[in-house]
Amino acid sequence: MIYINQSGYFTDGTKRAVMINPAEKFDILDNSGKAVFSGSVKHFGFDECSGDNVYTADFSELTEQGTFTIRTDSGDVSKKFEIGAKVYDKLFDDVSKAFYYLRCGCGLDEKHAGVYKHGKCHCTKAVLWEDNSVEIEASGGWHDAGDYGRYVTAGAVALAHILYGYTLFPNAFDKQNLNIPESGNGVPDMLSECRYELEWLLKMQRDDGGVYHKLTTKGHAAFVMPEDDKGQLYLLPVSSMATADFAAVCALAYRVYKKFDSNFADKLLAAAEKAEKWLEANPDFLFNNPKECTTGGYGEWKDDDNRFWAYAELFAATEKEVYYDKMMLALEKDFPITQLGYASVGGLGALAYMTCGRNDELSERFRNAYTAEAEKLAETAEKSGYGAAMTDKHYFWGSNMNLMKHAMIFAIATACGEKDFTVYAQKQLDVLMGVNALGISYVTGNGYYRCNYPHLRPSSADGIEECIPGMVIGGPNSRPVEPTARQYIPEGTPPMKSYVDREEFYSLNEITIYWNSPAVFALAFLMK
Ligand code: 9MR
Ligand code: ZN
Repeated sequence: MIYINQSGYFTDGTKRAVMINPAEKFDILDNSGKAVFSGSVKHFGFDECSGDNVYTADFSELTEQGTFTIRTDSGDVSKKFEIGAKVYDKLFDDVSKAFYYLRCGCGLDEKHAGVYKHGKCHCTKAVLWEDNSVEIEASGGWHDAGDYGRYVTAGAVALAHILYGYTLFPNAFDKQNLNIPESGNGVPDMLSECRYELEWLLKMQRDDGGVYHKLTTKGHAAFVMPEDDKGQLYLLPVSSMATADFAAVCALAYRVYKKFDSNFADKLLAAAEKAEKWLEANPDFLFNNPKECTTGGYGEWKDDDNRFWAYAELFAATEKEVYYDKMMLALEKDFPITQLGYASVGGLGALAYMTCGRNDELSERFRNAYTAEAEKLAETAEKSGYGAAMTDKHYFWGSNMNLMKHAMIFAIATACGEKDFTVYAQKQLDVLMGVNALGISYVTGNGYYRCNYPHLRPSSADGIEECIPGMVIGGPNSRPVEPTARQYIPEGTPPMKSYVDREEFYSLNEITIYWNSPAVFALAFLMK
């Protein structure tokens, strides 16, 4: 087996393949079978996370465009792959358009969704969990994941990844055509897509500024199309994390949208400041997820990092000293400052400050923290035969989120600091797209050997064999929560191989908006 990036390699980029059969030499053959490049196979040795004895082929020096295969002197031949400047265009557009396919409340038409069209869903009013007589219209937004819930902290973090991605690498988004209803309106499509989520988010705010934690049915729906999920919708109690994340992402969105639509931007900022008022009046951590409501909890134990992110963004948006002071106060608490969510969001607060235009001691502190984190991760990647900046502890529920967040850290350190970690960001993408111990592409609809049976209700119920494209799969998990997963992944299976493409296993094979969003960010960086 020869594991390659199934989406291909950039002409000028780093290019690596991994194999598990011993070999000494390799050739790269063009479409006519002619060898255009030859190199030595390197014996990496034992790779801990996969349990494989790994060999690698580096052909970064080959800068010819076209379609190629790799052949080793032991007779292995890879599948075809591309080298070119546009190899990730489809992948980038697909992982971006995934959000459109998750839209709730509007129905997807044939023009934009093709065979994946479906009717309007979840349009009835929601009632307050604590007082069912209060009805509230809060339709819209993105379905969170394989389930139809809509959760504020998850949504805020997914938006943040994309909006910070846009802030740092606007060029990658400016030319995108995602074929969504808003395409051609003069606003980058990805921002129109994010606006769909933001409009919903605004509906989740209570009059006193507090923000409901989530909007879901009492339990998860059966595997039916979204329009057939008719369960009563509930707004679950306000939480301090939801309110803080809401304040942060609305302030960030204000910064992003003000040049496109100042009315919308002002509305976002007003909502952010209103949320801040609530935070001020409610200094204690607040979270109450009634156990009778069995949809996702997204519980946390502390909100210091969330509050820090809120103040950092409010300062970035308004330059009001009062927010600076509150941010500094929040920063005195103990939490990591390079974590990118969904729960731990200190790194998003750091990003807020790093992108606000100030160049001072504080921005340097944040930059240095990202550089240090990137250096640590690069070391880990060097110890992996597959080039993954992952240790066994990263292979839990949603491991591909860790993989892509590590790509984000390489991207942030490169874009904001002095050292170039692009090679490592590329390697994380390679791992996602097939340079891994199962040789599988973890993005639906992309790659010759790809996941196709995710835990995703519409894809199960629609009767269409090919899954909706562009969905980043949760991926290998050495501690799957479903006991029956052990039939496919025996105890003791190496972490990188602890995966099976079967719909019933949500702890291995689900999708969510905040697993897609770091991939959008990482690709935007690589494509900029
Ligand atoms: O992504 C979440 C993962 O980190 C947690 O371990 C898991 C259990 O709490 O929940 C995951 O989030 C799920 C959420 O609760 C509901 N929607 C689907 C999410 C992805 O599986
Ligand atoms: Zn819906």
